[in-house]
Amino acid sequence: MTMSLLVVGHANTGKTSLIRTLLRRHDFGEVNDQAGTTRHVESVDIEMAGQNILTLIDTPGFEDSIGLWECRHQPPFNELSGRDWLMAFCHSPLADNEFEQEAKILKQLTLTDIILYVIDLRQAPLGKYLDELSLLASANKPIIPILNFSASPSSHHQAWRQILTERHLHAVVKYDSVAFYFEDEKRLYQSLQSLMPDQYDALKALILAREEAAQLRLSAAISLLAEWLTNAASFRSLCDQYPASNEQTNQFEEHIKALENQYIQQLLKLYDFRPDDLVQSQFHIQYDRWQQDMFDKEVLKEWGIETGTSALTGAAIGAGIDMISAGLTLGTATSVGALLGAGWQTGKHYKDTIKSKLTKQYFLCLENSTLTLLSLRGLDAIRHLHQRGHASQQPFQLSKNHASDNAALRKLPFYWRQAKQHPNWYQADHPLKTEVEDTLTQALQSKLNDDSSGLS
Ligand SMILES: Nc1nc2c(ncn2[C@@H]2O[C@H](COP(=O)(O)OP(=O)(O)OP(=O)(O)O)[C@@H](O)[C@H]2O)c(=O)[nH]1
Ligand SMILES: [Mg+2]
Repeated sequence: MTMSLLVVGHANTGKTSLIRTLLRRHDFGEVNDQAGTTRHVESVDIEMAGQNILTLIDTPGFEDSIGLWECRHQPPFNELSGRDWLMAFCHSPLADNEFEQEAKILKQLTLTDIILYVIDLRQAPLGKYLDELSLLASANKPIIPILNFSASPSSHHQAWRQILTERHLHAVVKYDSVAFYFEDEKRLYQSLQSLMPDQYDALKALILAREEAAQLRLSAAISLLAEWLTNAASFRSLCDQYPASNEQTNQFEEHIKALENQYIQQLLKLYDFRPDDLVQSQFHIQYDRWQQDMFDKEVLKEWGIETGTSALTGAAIGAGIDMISAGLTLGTATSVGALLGAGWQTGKHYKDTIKSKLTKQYFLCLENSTLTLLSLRGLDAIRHLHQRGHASQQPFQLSKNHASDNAALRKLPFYWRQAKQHPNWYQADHPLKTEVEDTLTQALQSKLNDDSSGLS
């Protein structure tokens, strides 16, 4: 058995938006800032494991509730009570003419289990809204008021609470279809559980499934961020002078921006939003001249050298390379590897270092502060999408500037240094890269947790 929820309210209070957010879908119905957008009743199911749990019914908004309330108190309706009035009115000519929109709502009342009355908290509890509540009460069905727009600055929260309490409507749910908090939605499901105890388990399973899905999406999002940042840090672009020419730096920047955009699009897909819901603002990319750090612990390890003796052996490798530069023409990676007693693969890996020494070519790479800025932009995007309701109409623009300094951020250059030493990680699978990505994922996760806003 399923539960049907009739979503009603004054025009433009966010009824269709509420359904979109509950569905996690941006393509249900039409959402618009003008009253009278929804003109017909439309229903949609929330399913879990192929089973229908809830049916949500969208309706047009009340437009003339004051007129309808007056009509209700005039003959022939004034003698009728509750459901009799509803039946008589819905079969009268008024239902096809001046109160056509209202009749579409009232005709659904007898067919539904629970009424969700959507309130725009930016509006004071005026008489027309109270008339709507009285008209709806005729059906003798449970009503849950939804205090929508709860994140908006001008809110009549207290006034509404008082009015609703006076009408014995205590199970009120606060919501915002744009700035979405799962805890609010959970309270709605809990109210439904108390009104329909036979649906308790199905709703409990739905709450759990939603919580799990949110956690999985968040973890997947942070992994995507760690992957894009590792790719960005390991990306190098060849240039023949330093500082690089405008053309070469432009190409480099365009490439980094395209990579960031790729990440944003993956994220939007993961959260099921539209491609233009998140906008990539312009920002300043600082680049650096890539230089092989021969004394880096990880680099030395790859040459088969353990760190105890690092300074001396590192110097020996440096001297080896200088010797090759002086004594040979362009040495192959194989001979370099052989000369230093390392494997061919390792030699091949460092051939760029040797080659750039011999040919006076340079590599551009991203500067550490830019990589950290990209991390903050990436986290911003996740934080926003995690709490973006599927009814949001405004695109979100990634911020250009971030003044943030905390322990989690200070750890990041450690990852940049490792990735920069490995151009072969760029958009490729590599066991060491996976290791770095995993620990970077943890650092990003702890940065997200450190931020006071938190995610729910
Ligand atoms: N900030 C904010 N905006 C919201 C919220 N709910 C809806 N909106 C916006 O309000 C406008 C109206 O939303 P709709 O969902 O079309 O409202 P409706 O009640 O279905 O409107 P009708 O079908 O015309 O009766 C849209 O621009 C939504 O983006 C909310 O909780 N917060
Ligand atoms: Mg609508």
